[in-house]
Amino acid sequence: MTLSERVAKAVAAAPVIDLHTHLFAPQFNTLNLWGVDELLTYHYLVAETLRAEPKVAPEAFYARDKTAQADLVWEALFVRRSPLSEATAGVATVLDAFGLDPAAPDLRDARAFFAARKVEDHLEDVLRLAGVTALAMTNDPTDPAERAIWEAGVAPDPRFYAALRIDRLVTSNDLAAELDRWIARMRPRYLAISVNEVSAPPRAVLDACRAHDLPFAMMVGVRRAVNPRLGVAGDGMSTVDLAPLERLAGDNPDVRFLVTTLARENTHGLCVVARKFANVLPFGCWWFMNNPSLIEETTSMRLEMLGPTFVPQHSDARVLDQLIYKWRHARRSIGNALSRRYGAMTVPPTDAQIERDARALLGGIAGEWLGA
Ligand code: FIX
Ligand code: ZN
Repeated sequence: MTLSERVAKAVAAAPVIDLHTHLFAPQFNTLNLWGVDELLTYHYLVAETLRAEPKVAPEAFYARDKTAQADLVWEALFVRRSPLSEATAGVATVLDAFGLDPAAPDLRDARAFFAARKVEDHLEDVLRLAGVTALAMTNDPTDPAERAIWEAGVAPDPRFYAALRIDRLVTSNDLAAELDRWIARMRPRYLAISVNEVSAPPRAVLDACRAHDLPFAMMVGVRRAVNPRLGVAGDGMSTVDLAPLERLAGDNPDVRFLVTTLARENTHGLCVVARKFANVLPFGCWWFMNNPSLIEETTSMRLEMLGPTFVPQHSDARVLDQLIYKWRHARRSIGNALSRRYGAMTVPPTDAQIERDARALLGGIAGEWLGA
């Protein structure tokens, strides 16, 4: 076997712990999204459809029901054009994994396939096909539907870790009490926020992380609603100043920070911060960075600057089936970056070393930080 084949094999076999998704365990009922209509109405694809078909007004798109939206996306991005973008290629990978035709003229067969699936069987198949052993949800107690499920005493499938999302909770008048209450109820593996600029969170957040030994995840560089007409598909990004992150990490050496940035331009800066502060863990190629070329470039840079001490990718999946493509595609890019680095080593790596590194990068380090 060539070096790149040995690496691809080890990366394919390494179990993934997915550090950030928007998935819900089946116990959350209708919040658990899966199937072809959900796949096609993913907001990445909505943005691409409205770009490809500028005569369709966003308001008219959203006024359709989900099935009609999915039909329109299929027609615009798969029938009238080739699925070349990463988000469309992902749908093709998922359909193919289930033996469905990504070049079908309509969605009839795909809909029939998913309609015949049982939710429990489907979950097992997706996790197996994606090679994912555990994943973090995004749990927002200010969302009324989600909150009601927690308050009813849900016990999620143990492979679905809770992650307490505080974007909205953070404005609460009694934040410390709210955090304690939700940490007790959800037993989250970390607290998380997504923000435009890095700034120190309220003291109650850092106190809660210390008291419960939980990392604080910051997803940095999103600019919400740059085009509000696109709804959830309308967010943009900006580069940010990382000096406040250095201060935060330096002032709080006993708090662990999981950090991802949305701008390619911040990727290098984040590696430098992580070299200075061991309590900062760069993770993932988030959203607009989740493209094969950028994952390969970013993983190469992180390997060169940090060695195998970071988490190369998280899926950000919103629809269960997306785990299949997000991880199949990411494994390819991570494998390419890894074999290039091994190829540059003076002494070639053994199979055992390759396997150890692949396991650390795909799931081991995430598992350590999440107490898995
Ligand atoms: O803030 C986040 O967690 C983002 O990942 C989402 O808000 C975003 O809409 C998304 O799905 C990106 O992949
Ligand atoms: Zn997300």
